[in-house]
Amino acid sequence: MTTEPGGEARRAAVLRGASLPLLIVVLLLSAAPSIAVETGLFTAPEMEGFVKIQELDGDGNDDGVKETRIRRFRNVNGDRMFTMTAKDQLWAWSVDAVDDDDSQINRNYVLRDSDCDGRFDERYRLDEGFNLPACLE
Ligand SMILES: [Ca+2]
Ligand SMILES: [Ca+2]
Ligand SMILES: [Ca+2]
Repeated sequence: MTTEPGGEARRAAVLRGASLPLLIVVLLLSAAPSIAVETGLFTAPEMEGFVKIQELDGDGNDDGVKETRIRRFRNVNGDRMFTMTAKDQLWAWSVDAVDDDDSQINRNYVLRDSDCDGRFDERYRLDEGFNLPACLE
């Protein structure tokens, strides 16, 4: 009997390789339009040098009620930030670096605390939609 050494591992690797495109297809089919969101733990941006330029109320869940206080900030370079707060809970924090095409996710993003535990667990590109978390409905 000639069992190829490592054959099992290679087969497993092939199977893993095959499952990735399938996963992508499943993800594409399951969400239309798909929302590109990274999950993890993200720290709030450094606010040094930013000053508040505007406060307004916004509708974070499209129900016609402006439950969210939006605070906009800017620094001398023109970089922008905003925070979103509802029921005294800061649930979104965004940074938008000036003079770029927003493709650099580390400089242009929205962080969201999806479960109201005080830690940002999602990061969106600036052109992605995001909503008031269910825990603040
Ligand atoms: Ca609302
Ligand atoms: Ca930008
Ligand atoms: Ca969280």
